[in-house]
Amino acid sequence: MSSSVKVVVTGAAGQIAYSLIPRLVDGRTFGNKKVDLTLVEIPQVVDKLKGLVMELEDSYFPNMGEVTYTDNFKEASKDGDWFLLVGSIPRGIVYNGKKIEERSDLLSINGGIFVDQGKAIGEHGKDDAKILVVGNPANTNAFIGKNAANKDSQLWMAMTMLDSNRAKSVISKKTNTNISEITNMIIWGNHSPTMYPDSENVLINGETGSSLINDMSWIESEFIPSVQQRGKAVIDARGASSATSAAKAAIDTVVACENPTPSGGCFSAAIASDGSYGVPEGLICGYPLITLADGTVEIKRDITLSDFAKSKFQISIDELLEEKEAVKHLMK
Ligand code: NAX
Repeated sequence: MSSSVKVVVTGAAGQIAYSLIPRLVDGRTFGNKKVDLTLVEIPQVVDKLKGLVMELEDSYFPNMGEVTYTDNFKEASKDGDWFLLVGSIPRGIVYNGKKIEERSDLLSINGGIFVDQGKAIGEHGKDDAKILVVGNPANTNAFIGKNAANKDSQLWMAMTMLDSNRAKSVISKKTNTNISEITNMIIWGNHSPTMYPDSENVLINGETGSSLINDMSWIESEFIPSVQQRGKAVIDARGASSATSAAKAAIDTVVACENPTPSGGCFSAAIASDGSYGVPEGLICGYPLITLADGTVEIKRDITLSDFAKSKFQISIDELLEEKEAVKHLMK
């Protein structure tokens, strides 16, 4: 085995984590590396992780290294290479006697969690740690975490890969093309119903969506809303939010960061803006990304946005600015 990687997963007793964790040690996500896992939960739930660890042991994963579980995030974060921050308080539950329904309440409660986790990652995680926030509101949680970590050598991301995969599926059906031929599906902006899935720059068998899909009415009234609302549609159909597809998307993001992006390609995740595409600096915004040969992840900067795309993207940027305002009390 060539080397090892330490992966810390929060929300480890939740439904996404149940699909996600086995895939981290199955020998595909991190190739030949030994994978040490640290699973984190809140104190009320942490003991359940004993059962998950038993199942992992019973699964015979040759690449699995040491597996531990804890409710102490600070300890867990020591020397972490990857942090998959899945844990968060969902909308609809009663928290401190109040039913959490407003996005602003959700922002505030989860924001508080991400201050502590960010600080611990900045102090105890590896200098080149990569952090993928899945727990919602993912972009703003990552914004808060990155600010608290205060270490620019670490890469903070929020997950938009699930939105990208959903959009690929819709384009594949529309164009009657195998899903494997749909690439460069960019999600611009926030992981929320304001996101802008880019049907113009997506590649279908190497040709751009703008050259192959000449159906503006379908793009506006079907494609964009169906991707934006897909999470809700899954909840309505299944009675629970997306789990296996979310886990697959987290794995896809890790794999995309661990391997150089093929020439001309890109993948979707939200990272801190450096001002690219006119986004205010620092916002954690959905972008097209590339991984370089040395493992650096950066924004792909040569995408052309039409006026239509820019107007849709701006709606999501405005929402990110509003969320930033709502959590400003959590910033240093
Ligand atoms: P679950 O409610 O099944 O699991 C969440 C787990 O997180 C619970 O076991 C809870 O005890 C734990 N948790 C809460 N606070 C924690 C903390 N401070 N430290 C460690 N663990 C903590 O939710 P699940 O379906 O797994 O979804 C998890 C999160 O993913 C939710 O916020 C959800 O909204 C978000 N999603 C994000 C997606 C994305 O594309 N970015 C898509 C799927 C999903 O909706």
